[in-house]
Amino acid sequence: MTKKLVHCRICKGKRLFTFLNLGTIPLPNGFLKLEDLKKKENKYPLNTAYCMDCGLVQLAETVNPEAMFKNYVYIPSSSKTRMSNFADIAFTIRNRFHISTESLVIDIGSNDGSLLSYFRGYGIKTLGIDPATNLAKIAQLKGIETINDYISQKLAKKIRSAKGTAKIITATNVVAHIQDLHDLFNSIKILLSDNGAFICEFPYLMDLIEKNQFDTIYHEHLSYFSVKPLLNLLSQVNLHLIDIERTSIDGGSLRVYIGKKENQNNNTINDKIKDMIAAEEKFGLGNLSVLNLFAKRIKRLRRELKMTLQKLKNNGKTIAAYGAAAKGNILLNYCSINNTLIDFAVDSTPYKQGLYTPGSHIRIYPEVEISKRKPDYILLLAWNFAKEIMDKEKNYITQGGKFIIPVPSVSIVP
Ligand code: JHZ
Repeated sequence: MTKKLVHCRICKGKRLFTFLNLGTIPLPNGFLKLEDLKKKENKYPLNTAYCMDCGLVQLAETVNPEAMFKNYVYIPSSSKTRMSNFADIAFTIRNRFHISTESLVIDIGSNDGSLLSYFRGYGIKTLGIDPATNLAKIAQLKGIETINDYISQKLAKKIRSAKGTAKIITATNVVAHIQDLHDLFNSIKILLSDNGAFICEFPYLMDLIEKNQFDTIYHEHLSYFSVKPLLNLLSQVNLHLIDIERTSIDGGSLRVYIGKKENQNNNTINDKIKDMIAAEEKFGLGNLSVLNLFAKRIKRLRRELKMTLQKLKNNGKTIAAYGAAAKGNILLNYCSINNTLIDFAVDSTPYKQGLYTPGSHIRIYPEVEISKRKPDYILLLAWNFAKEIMDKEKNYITQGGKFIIPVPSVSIVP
């Protein structure tokens, strides 16, 4: 069920250098029911490669998307921080691009319609596209029209003839999930109006490497973008960068504004791009030794985390995990941390509660289990929401509870 990468997803170059192997791991959102625990779990390789021609960091294997996205348990509304990021995206776009109620906004990978609901709040026409049948249904129930499918040029043509072009297309944490990037951007070209904008957001490779966010690397994320390869891709499909921003969501992301026409504000954006590329070069993103050092740091982090937890457990401490995040499942499996070290996990997502984490088989409860069982320590798997979660668990902290934060390096707070 995996396909080996033969050429780069952007430039088709064949000089791919594998610098990180996280092992063979179950799918990060492959949560299990009690009756599944006895069954053999499917595991898939997680090798990360660097394209020596264009610089795109990408997964060296592709899992069939049907296995990952047809039934999806992750929903954005499980986090206030993510929802306020969505509110910010909708607000910014509405003001910047002067969206009228007659404009159409399309969200690719629209999940349960969370982002589109903010546009709907402004009275703007919306359309979602998402391959997850369970989530498309939820969005429909909320009144957000949603096509239950993958984006493709064929679908784009169908939508365009039924509804016309879109003034705005959004895709948050979606571009990295798509195997055929050229097909995605060609679909955008079909759907986008001439003066429209495609706005996408995804984790930024520089943050990932700098802050040791290795657990963001998982089967769903096929590409790890930096500015240079992204520009290469856009020039191949004849689309233009309108603007690009670094945002703090998910430990550091890029928010990219793309259009059909050359930017009128050319000098400012050109300077911004030049500065960002210079910063990437200074950091050494195109440097194999920087990538090899990252891989070394990750191995060290794995040893440290496992040792820290083992020591606590040997001293009779109880340890819970907070946030059954996809990335958390990568961290647990890569570090060989399972239900012998972690007593239980909590997560605010109703669809995950009552299930078990893939590979590590830790039972997931609603968050209130923390105040019921008062574990001595909590391993913070959703480290990207540290502030939100620690604010929520103030009482736990005042009563002496401690959080173990795994990245950028293992730390115990307070
Ligand atoms: P979170 C998902 O990754 C999947 P994950 C996907 N591939 C992607 O790219 C990113 O999202 C964006 C829970 N939680 O958002 C909710 C609490 O329990 O970091 C989530 O299950 N209490 C599309 O899964 C998890 O933590 C809380 O207070 O790595 C966080 O998952 C908060 C704030 C979260 O994404």
